[in-house]
Amino acid sequence: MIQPFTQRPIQWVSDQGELLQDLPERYTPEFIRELYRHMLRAREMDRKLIPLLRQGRTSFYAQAHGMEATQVGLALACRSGHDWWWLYYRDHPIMLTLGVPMLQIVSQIMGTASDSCKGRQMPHHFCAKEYNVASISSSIASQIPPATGTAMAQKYLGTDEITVCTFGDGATSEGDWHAGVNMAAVSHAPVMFVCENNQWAISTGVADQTASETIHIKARAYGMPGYYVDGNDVIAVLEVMSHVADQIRSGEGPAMVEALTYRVGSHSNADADAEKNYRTREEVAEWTARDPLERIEKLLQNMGHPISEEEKAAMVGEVGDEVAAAIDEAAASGTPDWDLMFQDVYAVQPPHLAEQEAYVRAEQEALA
Ligand SMILES: Cc1ncc(C[n+]2csc(CCOP(=O)(O)OP(=O)(O)O)c2C)c(N)n1
Repeated sequence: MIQPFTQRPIQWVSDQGELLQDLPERYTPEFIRELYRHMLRAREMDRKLIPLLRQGRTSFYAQAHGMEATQVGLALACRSGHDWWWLYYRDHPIMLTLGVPMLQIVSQIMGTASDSCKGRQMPHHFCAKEYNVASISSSIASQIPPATGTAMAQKYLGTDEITVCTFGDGATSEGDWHAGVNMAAVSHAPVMFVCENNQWAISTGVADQTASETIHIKARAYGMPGYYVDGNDVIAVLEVMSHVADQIRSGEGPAMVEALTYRVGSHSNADADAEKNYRTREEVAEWTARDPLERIEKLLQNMGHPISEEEKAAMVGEVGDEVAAAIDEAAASGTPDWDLMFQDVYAVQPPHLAEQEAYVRAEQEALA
């Protein structure tokens, strides 16, 4: 039985790949491999896309290395294309696992004509209309109040959808976080708040972020259950998130989950060099040793179904090809037309913008 407010994060598999609880029936060796493949796809996507920064083909990237179990487990616990998502910028593995095409994600990162946002959003700030993923905002915790609003609408309309709202540990110190979580509890809205506690908010460690012992215990004061899960244990994450999603869907009101994980890489390219100045190499090594993918490799080994080196190399190769093809296809679509910046804002263009558009048009035509 999965309980809220545990002292320690709920685990299913130890760091050494040993089972700590009985595996529910769905965890056949094939299904566990599938979980592994999702995580590997996310890991390799990061590895292949970060070099685009140095090539000048994008200008912002926030890698998820180390956090894949939290994101894959969460995505698979919900109904893709049915539930609604208010994510934050580090959640591209959630989108990938929901089934958002790699081309769509890569196009957004590169800001090409194939991008559904037409290159007008900051790179790495995704959305996916077909998957009910709202556009990501850089402004930390600004997604919490609208997530509550979405869930209030779901309740009002009597749907069986739920809303999932993710954020980092740093977001929990913001006023918007309080306003959104409080309103969700008061209105009994079907929203799952998920804190991806990767223990750092750029250079601010979690102990400098909050004097609270954990994040999930804050849920008690708001009047909702708070769950604590090992965010590097994909099976524990999938089990806990599935349980919480079911509870919310059945009308129990909102809930919070804290997934304890770690940001192994830099925060973004902004601190790629500075990252070594604010945390010790020992700490990074300690968490690298708790890698979510390696844990599943060890589990499958212990179950007598190991992933061979050849099988792993084939998976890495497949993802590499998939990312390379998406980059090529996005690049081939070209850059968005300049006049897009004047579109989709006003139904009737105000005179000052019409004047500016005419000015830029004349300039562009002169340059052509
Ligand atoms: C309102 C606001 N304040 C500050 C920032 C600058 N900023 C960008 S990311 C970030 C850290 C966020 O940390 P956390 O919520 O823990 O997520 P993580 O990046 O660690 O996954 C900060 C302070 C911002 N984008 N918005």
